[in-house]
Amino acid sequence: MRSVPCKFLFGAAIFLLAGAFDVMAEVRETNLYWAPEAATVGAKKIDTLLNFIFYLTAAVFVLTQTVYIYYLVKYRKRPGSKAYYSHGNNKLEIIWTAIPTAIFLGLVIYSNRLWSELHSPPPENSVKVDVVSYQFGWDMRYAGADGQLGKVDVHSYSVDNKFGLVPDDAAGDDDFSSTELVIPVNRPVHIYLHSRDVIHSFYVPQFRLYQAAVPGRTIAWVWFEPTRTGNFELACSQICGSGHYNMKAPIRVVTQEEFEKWQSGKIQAKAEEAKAAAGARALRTSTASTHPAGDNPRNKENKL
Ligand SMILES: [Cu+2]
Repeated sequence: MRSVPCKFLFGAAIFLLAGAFDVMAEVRETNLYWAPEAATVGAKKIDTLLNFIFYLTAAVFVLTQTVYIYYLVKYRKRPGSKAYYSHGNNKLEIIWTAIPTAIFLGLVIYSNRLWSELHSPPPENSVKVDVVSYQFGWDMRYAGADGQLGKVDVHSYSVDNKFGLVPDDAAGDDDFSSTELVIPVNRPVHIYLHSRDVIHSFYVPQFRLYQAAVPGRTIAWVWFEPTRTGNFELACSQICGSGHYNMKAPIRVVTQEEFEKWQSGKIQAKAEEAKAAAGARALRTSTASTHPAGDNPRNKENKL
C-alpha cells in the first residue's frame, strides 16, 4: 500500500518533466519524434550512418529478445522435465563473436571515412565567413569587393575592432559584417570560428554540426553545404554565462542570386560608410589646421 503514493509521485514527476520539455522544444511541424530534418550534404550522410546503426541494433534487440523469450517459455519447469547441462559450443561461440566483430569493424571503417570526408579541406568555391562568438551573441564577417577576408589577430580585439582585424592588412578594410548568417544554397560554406571571451559552441541541429569556439584560436576546419533554402537558428551550445540561454543568431539559406544581391548591397553600404568616415576625417583635419593649437584662446589662457 505504501508504494502507491511513491508510484504516483514518480508518475507526476515524469508527467511534469515531459510537459516542461514540451514547452521548451523548438516549434517543429515535421519529424516531431525524430531528429530535425537534415539540411546539408554532410548531415544526410551522418543520418545514413545513424539510421543504419539504429535499425541494426533495433533488429538485433528484437531478434535476441524473441529467441530468449521463446526458449524461456519452451523450456520452463514442468513436471517430469529434466534439466540438461551444456558445457558450451565452440562453433557457436566463434560464430557469435565473429559476426559482431565484422559488423563493428565495418562501422569503424565507414564512420572513419565519413569523419575524414567531413573534415577534408573545404572546396575552392566555398563562401568564407568569419564567425565571432561573444557573451552573448554572434558577429559574422564577409569578404568585401576584393573577395579576401582580412587577417585577424587575437591581440587586436577591442570595442572598435570586434573582429580583431590586423590594422596593417588592407584586405580587411572592405570586409563587411552582419548579425545574421546569410549563405547560398548548394554551395560549400567555410566557417572561420572565433571567440572573443570564453568557450562557446557553434550548433545547428539541422546541419548536424557542433563545434566549440575556443578563445585565442581560429577553428578553420568547419565547412558544410546547405541543400535547401530556409531559415535556421545558430545557437550557442556551451554554457557560457548568464545570457547563454539567449545566445543565438538567425541563419538564412538563400538562392545564389539572392545571396549575390544581399552581398552587393552590403558591399555598397560599407563603401558609403567608408566614404562618409573619410569625409569626416578630412573635415576634422582641415578644422584643426585652420585653428592651430597656438591660436586657441583657451590654450593662451592656460599658459597665463
Ligand atoms: Cu555561448
